[in-house]
Amino acid sequence: MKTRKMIGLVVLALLVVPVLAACGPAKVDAAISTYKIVLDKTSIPAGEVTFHIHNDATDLNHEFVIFKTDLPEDQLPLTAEGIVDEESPDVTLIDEKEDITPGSSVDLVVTLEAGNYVALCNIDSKEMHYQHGMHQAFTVK
Ligand SMILES: [Cu+2]
Repeated sequence: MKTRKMIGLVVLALLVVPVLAACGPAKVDAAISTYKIVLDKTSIPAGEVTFHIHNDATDLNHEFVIFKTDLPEDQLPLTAEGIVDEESPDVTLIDEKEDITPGSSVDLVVTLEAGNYVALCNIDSKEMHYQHGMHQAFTVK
């Protein structure tokens, strides 16, 4: 009887644990450096998403800005200064973390609906980080 109960609990745990894990908020690792953004996944389930952002650069501050847009990641509208135009109707600013210093980490928690997105760095000091390749597209399904 005891053994059967134990087996029952083990079976229950095996069934319940994967379901709980699947329902938890999505986690995305975002490695940023000069001038690169690398996400560990580019297809993310809709809902709450935690971006664990770490600036692996040793030289420069960077930022992590999320836009919802259907444009190709390297063809976003620019301002006269050469950064991405956050006011453009072709992009929707979702959220951002600014001033991420070299070697530091920060989490950004957002709720995302299905669609196409671009994560980028929009810093404009001397070099335009976006134009130097600091962008990464991802899809939310
Ligand atoms: Cu940057």
